[in-house]
Amino acid sequence: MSKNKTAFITGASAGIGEACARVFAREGYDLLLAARRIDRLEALSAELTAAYGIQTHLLALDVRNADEVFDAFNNIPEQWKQIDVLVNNAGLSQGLDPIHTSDIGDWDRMIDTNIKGLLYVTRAVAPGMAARKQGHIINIGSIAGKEVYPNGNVYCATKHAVDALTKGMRIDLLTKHIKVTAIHPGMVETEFSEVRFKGDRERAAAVYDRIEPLIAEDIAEAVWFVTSRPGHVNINDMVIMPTMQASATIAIRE
Ligand code: NDP
Ligand code: 8X3
Repeated sequence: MSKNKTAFITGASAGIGEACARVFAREGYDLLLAARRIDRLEALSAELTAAYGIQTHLLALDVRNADEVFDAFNNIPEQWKQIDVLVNNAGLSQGLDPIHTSDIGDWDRMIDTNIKGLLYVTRAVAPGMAARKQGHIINIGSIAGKEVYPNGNVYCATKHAVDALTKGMRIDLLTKHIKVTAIHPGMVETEFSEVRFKGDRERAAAVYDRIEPLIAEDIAEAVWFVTSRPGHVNINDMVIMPTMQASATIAIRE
């Protein structure tokens, strides 16, 4: 049953965002879900509204497009603008190449999605939270925002930016009683590597060969953990790794 609380999850059509939608639905949150692949959101919505009696509102949205983000958010019914939890999850990596041979289009897609997209969505949602002096923004960073690894260059830079922006948001929104958290996963088996390697499934599968990676649900449960702390508790930062991975570059495969 609905708790009359609303979570806005970007990138809910796959992976970690989809898993977050399932967990928040289980916990009785109404869901504002955004992604470019609206057909996937529709299927997820049908499943979750039937299973948990919650409501959903879907946004077919490319977070890279500022006009699209602000138009979509400004035009939703008023009740959907009262966001309790924003999960800034939409993101991607493109390519894994040295800085001197990388594709500039890949750089633009990562910077525009992981940094600018996160900023646009936050800029649309945060004023309502500030006016109500209530809300929680959870940014999905990465171990790539804590370390830099070979050929990770621009992806790592975008996730370092997410780390810095999380700290900045927390300071700026302090007087508005808005909690701000970053969750930084290591290796999670989702569509992430297939997107990074542009559909090369063999290369993507090799990333998870002979290692037990995290699954999207592991991160979604962590997102729920930070959300469900008492009002006076904010988890600033959480780094979550597979047991078989010690750092961005050190893992065991058996
Ligand atoms: P997936 O590829 O499985 O999912 C990515 C989601 O982001 C999709 O729902 C996709 O939706 C959405 N998305 C991508 N670009 C855009 C865009 N321009 N506009 C709107 N939505 C977009 O990957 P993950 O679930 O693994 O990734 C989620 C987040 O977790 C990302 O920020 C990623 O960097 C981060 N992360 C992932 C790790 C991993 O190992 N998997 C580890 C650490 C962090 P659609 O294509 O329908 O628009
Ligand atoms: C995804 C994790 O290590 O592939 O953010 O960059 S990593």
